[in-house]
Amino acid sequence: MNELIAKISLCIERGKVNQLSPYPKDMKGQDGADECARQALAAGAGPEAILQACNDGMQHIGAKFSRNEAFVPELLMAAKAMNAVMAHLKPFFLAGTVKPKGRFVLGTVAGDLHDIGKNLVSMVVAGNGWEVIDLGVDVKTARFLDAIRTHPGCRVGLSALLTTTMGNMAATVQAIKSQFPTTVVLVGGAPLSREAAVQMGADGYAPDPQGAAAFLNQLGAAA
Ligand code: B1M
Repeated sequence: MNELIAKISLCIERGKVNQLSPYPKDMKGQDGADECARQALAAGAGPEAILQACNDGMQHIGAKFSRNEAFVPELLMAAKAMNAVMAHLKPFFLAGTVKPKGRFVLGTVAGDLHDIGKNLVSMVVAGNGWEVIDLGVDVKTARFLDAIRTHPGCRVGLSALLTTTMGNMAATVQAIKSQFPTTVVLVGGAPLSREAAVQMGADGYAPDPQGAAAFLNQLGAAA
């Protein structure tokens, strides 16, 4: 079991999506993230352990990228491998959904294309009984405002992974607060902190999907 978990982490780091994938060359013909995740679940591994292995793999490739030992194509392959695992984990995160507790409009802010963390938030929040309206990535402020108009009483979640897009996040929070002062806005993403969230005028900050779900659950649906 531990071997499978370690292999998942390696497949993410190396961008080995599945057995048929010819990339990377030195892993040609080997099982990839897809097969390893399926085998690990069949062997009784918990989805949390598999997710942790993915995050570890992402941390490794991210660190290599920081040291100029890996480049954008490698990050893309890592993301592709992680998405292959997420397809197996999705049912676990979505399990137990009953009548929606409320609506949660979610998106990665303008200029930012990172969606793996945002997708995890989406799954966990949906699994906690919320209807998630996922606007995707590179979401301009106007689209968030339109969604709030379309879904009165919704809660809003903004994700950012780049320090450079935190400014866009702040501008979106401010626009939401000036047009819809009672709309609750939650922010998250690797470069964020509670202090940054307070500074931009957000109502909450969550470091992870569980934190996002806990924040929403505590708040409950809008009256
Ligand atoms: Co990019 N990238 N990337 N990247 N990338 C980072 C973020 C970086 C830290 C890598 C590095 O330098 N070490 C760095 C940002 C530096 C900074 O600004 N501080 C970086 C950079 C620089 C870039 C580019 C600029 C590279 C370039 O082109 N030169 C470029 C920008 C493109 C753009 O967005 N405009 C870029 C591109 C990409 C890819 C497209 C190739 C790919 C993304 C693919 C995709 O998402 N579909 C990618 C990837 C994969 C990464 C790393 C390796 C992994 C990110 C990830 O998915 N992590 C990342 C390095 C790293 O994180 N170690 C890196 C796993 C994910 C589960 O975690 O997203 O943090 P995370 O989400 C967490 C929490 O943050 C939280 O919950 C999640 C689960 O715990 N969370 C929330 C997230 N949103 C939340 C919202 C909430 C609550 C919690 O409430 C609403």
